[in-house]
Amino acid sequence: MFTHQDQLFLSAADSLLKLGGSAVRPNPKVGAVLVREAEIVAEGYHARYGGPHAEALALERAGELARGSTLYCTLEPCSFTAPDKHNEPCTAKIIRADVSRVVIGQLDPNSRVRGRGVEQLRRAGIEVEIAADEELSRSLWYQNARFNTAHALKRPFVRLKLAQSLDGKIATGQGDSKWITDAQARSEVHHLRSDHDAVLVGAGTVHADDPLLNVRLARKDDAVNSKQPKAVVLDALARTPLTSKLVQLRAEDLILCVADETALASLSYAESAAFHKRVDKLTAAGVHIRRVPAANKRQLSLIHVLDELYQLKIQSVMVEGGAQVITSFINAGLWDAMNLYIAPILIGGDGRGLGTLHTERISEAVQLERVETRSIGPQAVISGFRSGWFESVSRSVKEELHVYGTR
Ligand code: AOF
Ligand code: ZN
Repeated sequence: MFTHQDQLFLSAADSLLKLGGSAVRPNPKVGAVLVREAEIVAEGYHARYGGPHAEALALERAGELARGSTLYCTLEPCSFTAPDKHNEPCTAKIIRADVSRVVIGQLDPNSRVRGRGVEQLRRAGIEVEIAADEELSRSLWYQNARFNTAHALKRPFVRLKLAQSLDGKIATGQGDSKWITDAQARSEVHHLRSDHDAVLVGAGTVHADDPLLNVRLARKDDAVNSKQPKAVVLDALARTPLTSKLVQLRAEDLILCVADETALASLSYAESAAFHKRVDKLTAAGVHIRRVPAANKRQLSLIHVLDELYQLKIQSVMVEGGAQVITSFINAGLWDAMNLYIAPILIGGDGRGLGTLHTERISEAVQLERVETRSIGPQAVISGFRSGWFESVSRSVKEELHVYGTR
């Protein structure tokens, strides 16, 4: 049974989880406490990628006190060994330490764990409780949204970022968008970039803005992962200019998604030859080209784009525009969170906003949940998750799990 006391100690583990920062990427933030006779005897949290796991640290610190204790762990303990794994499975350590009971906040969607941690512990005679229905468990899924999305859905976590006017426009009728938000808000966007593995835009944005998509206005602590996010451009016809800043200055970090052969069937011989010539030149410039299925010569299949990025071990993507690209991600249901920067300006009716979202009734409108509202100077910042995100991510894990039946 999951008791009130369990709730309190799991919350303590959750507070420890919060001490882990971006440095754990692509691994999860995890917190753990060991409890004996209603008192915490040791704590641990995961601080950096590849470092010791939260529960392993707590066990090590507890020493002999671990025997007969209860371990509260925000994430199901890991249960596997692999060539790319850094630590001995925590299940082995827990069993060796003779812990009596383990309370888990969230099951691990990593397909190499997914309930095996629970099974191994139970087989060793340890009582295991999963806080499956609790609000706390739900909040744990959100706190490791990138890790959970990528492992559960086998595609990168997608955050949409929009900078808009009070009346919802992201550019003037002439296509000008520099700058809707002020320097302070843009510096926060760079900070947000530093927290994702890739920044994605459409070819139109490259033509209009010639962006670098890197982290330049960073804060000091952004250097933790010091790697710049990859730049991804959706460019079905490979029209990104060789003279663009992305090709000139960031070719190594640039992933250009272009249409595959089937989508180009409608091109004339000359158009097709010109396409291949552009691809060859971009490749020679050091750009990584990915051929992706497309509905037509304009629209790449976004699920295939995300699949390519997933294969490249990109766990999180920030989609920065333009409006068409963001609209396509929303219409495909392929997004997880959104950050909206709203500037105190009006652009008016001929300005550009999102495209059609097929919303006939307000009740059908795309909705955010877990909404946070802040301000940066004169701007409002609204962020939230896609309504139903938790259900879609946790469902895919539960479906594979037998452990739920035997709580
Ligand atoms: C972590 N920290 O506190 C826990 C993790 O390569 P390794 O040995 O660090 O293992 C990474 C996997 O272990 C990770 O994908 C997740 O499934 C599991 N649990 N990972 O980095 C932790 N408890
Ligand atoms: Zn572990």
